[in-house]
Amino acid sequence: VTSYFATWPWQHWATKRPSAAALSFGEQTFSWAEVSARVDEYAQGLIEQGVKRDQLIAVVAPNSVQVLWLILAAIRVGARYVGLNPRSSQPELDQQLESLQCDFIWYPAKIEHAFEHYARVSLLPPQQPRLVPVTWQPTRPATLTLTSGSTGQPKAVVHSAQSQLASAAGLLEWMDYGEQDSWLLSLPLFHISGLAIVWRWLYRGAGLVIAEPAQFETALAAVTHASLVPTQLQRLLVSQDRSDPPPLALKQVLLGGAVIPVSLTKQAEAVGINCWCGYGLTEMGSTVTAKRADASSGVGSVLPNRELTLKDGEILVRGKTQCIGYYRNKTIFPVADAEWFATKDLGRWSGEELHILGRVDNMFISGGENIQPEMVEKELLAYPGVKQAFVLPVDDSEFGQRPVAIVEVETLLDKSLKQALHEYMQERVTTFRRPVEYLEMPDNLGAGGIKVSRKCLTEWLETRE
Ligand code: 4YB
Repeated sequence: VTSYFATWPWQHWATKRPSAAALSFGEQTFSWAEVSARVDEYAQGLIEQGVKRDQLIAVVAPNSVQVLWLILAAIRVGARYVGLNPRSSQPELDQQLESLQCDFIWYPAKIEHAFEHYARVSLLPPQQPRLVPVTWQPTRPATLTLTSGSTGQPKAVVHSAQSQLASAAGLLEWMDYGEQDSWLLSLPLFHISGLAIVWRWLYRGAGLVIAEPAQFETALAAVTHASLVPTQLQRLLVSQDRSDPPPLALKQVLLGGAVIPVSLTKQAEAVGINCWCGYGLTEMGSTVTAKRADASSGVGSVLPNRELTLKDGEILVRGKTQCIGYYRNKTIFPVADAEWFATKDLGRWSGEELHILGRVDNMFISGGENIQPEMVEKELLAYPGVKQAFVLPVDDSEFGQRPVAIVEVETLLDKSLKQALHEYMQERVTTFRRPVEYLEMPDNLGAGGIKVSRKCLTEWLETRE
């Protein structure tokens, strides 16, 4: 096993390039020497509060520099970090915390939730300055990331520093991220896409930028790199259309998490943003395949340190970026008995390039015919002005289930647009696959999170009737 660093990555950079800018937020900038010193201080602070090796610290918070310090300090003392989405409901959070059986919790003062059962930790400078007696062991469990899949309880995916550095190393063989560049922490640290930004930063020893939510747009224009879900890029392009948009320093954007429309990357490339299209998943420490955006809707080819194969149309993956396992009852279980991890995503090769066809469990049956909703959504997304499209089954006495479309459009989904969509689809998809109804995406379900939840959309459809 190649080890990427002989010591803690921040210590490595603190020795190699102590005064280089490493981290900035607002007006403040930290050099690598300062980052390394801070991490050691907060780590000693955690030890004084009773945090021990292999213990779990849950963090319920939006991105902030404090969350970054906690992650690095937790790893520094040999403990583990798990991030929870602060926008989850109290019952959801209670259930997640209960099943994680975490040892400590951290949340910002302004958070509305109550967590009385857990010992709170703080970011405190040490009372006795001492060197934390834990050495760099890159293969030990470091982070847990909750991933919801399509049904049931979220799973807690355990990664080591090693697996996430392998992910960073492979991606950065293809994508430039130089020492002078800065990557915006543009996705949440409770999701693999946000954590992956931190590991690329540590791997490269480049710049990381953390922005207050209110400063997000300004920060996005000022950095060189960002990871975005397609809807975030869409919003950025809309803001660039205004009369006096902030000048863009942004040169590279890594996209992923959901279908990436070619029309979107084309628009972004036209304003000078180099787009990278990726396909990835939590269990593989984010990106698995990638490419520079082009005229095809594929997700590129397999990155170094990952392997991918198709079996009966399903995408199977493995490699150095794979997680250690799932965390349950204070134990780490392997993700699968098999040699490969089955993603439940359907794929197709077109030469060297992978195309994602949809998820196995989204498929439904209408009048005895299989409908893969993503196939229908792809056609809808190609219609001018359609920004998001989801096709879901609704119960039907005659057909069992029938497809209904939920769309977000640039204008208004009025009667004439519905008719136009219907006629457009008539020319492109066979009868049984054609949506029997077009509905406007409800405001609260379309934006905000990383991805639109089909489960929430289905529940919304059911309560509507
Ligand atoms: C896709 C998909 C695609 C995932 N087309 N379905 O650093 C990155 O790689 C990154 C950059 C920007 C935005 C997101 C990322 C990610 O990490 C995404 C990883 C992710 O979404 N993980 S997940 O566990 O939450 O979901 C995985 C599932 O998402 C996959 O199994 C697919 O179903 C779907 N997905 N990329 C279509 N390009």
